[in-house]
Amino acid sequence: MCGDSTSNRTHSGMTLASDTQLFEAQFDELVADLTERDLTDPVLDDALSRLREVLVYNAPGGKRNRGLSVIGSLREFLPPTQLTQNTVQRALLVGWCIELLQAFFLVADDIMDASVTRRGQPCWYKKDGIGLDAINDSFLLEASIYRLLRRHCRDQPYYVHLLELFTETSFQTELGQALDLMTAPPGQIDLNRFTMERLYKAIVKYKTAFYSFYLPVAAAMYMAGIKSEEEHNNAKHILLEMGEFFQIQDDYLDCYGDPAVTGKIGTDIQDNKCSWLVVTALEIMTLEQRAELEACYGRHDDASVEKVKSLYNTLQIPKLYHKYEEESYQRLQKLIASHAQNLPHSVFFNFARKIYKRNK
Ligand code: GPP
Ligand code: MG
Ligand code: MG
Ligand code: MG
Repeated sequence: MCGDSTSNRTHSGMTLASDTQLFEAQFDELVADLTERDLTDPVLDDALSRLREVLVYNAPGGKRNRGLSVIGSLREFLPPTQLTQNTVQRALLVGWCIELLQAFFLVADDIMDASVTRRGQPCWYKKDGIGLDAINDSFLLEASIYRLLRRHCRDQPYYVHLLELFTETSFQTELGQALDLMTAPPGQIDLNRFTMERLYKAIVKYKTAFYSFYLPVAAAMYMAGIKSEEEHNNAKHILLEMGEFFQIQDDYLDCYGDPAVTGKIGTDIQDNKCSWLVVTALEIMTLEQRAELEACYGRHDDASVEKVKSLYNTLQIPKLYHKYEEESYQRLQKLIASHAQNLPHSVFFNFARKIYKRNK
């Protein structure tokens, strides 16, 4: 991820826009593509202005790590001479497609998790007059991905690879979301279900790691003409490990993050989620503490939620988390050394740098 936030100065003193600036600048273009230049039948005017509203509210405003890492990785895979302006623009566009996939997931996930805020504003379904119509809006966000890819990448040799990558990744994420939801039935607390190796790791690999980590780098690999299964498997091995840790951080921040920084208010305790915090707590708690947890996990009243949080504190979960973060980073460095092989290590380190020690 070379996408720094400042502009770059050339030897002659000219200022070049950074990838972040180019990425930002492309958004209005993409909205216009989808809502003005695509379908022009006047009977669709209202629907297309709804799409515009949905895009503007839900696509920007995130950390954009996923989107920016397509161009960031491509810059590591290709020599500068091969990075024509068109290639850069297409990589930014594919980056936006990943942000749209993320927006599609988040709009739907917030309904399923009964969340209240996202990126510092009300969740889309919480807005006046939106409600469950947000389900269709999430479909529109997803469909937008394929219209953009078709419009901008159809003639490229990697087009089919990208299509398969996006559909396969969506399926994996939806399977992960199914596991996440099925292990958290409202009102049915069964702590025996929550296991680290068998369940937790499967949930996070599928619901988060594929789309957040493998997808952007794999997209850049296909764009750079890297198609070999072996190289993709090597990259996947490293990136899924990073993705697992990323979701562990997300679980930690759900309880210990500052909503003013994360932009979202945690719901995992109330939602009976198989979170890293509860799974870790279960591994070390006494039978008495377990009975207490059983009585207050998955409940919506503030007193129960506070009791769970105070149990976590008694068990020193934050300390365990920070230890885990340190160990995870060490493991990742070894994995990069052993599995990156021909792939530039910087692709993985750039990503790792953005996520370790994050607070949002
Ligand atoms: C993160 O879970 C996973 C997703 C956002 C994928 C959702 C997938 C769908 C198919 C809808 P989370 O609920 O912990 O995320 P957050 O904390 O951001 O709500
Ligand atoms: Mg969720
Ligand atoms: Mg959620
Ligand atoms: Mg979460």
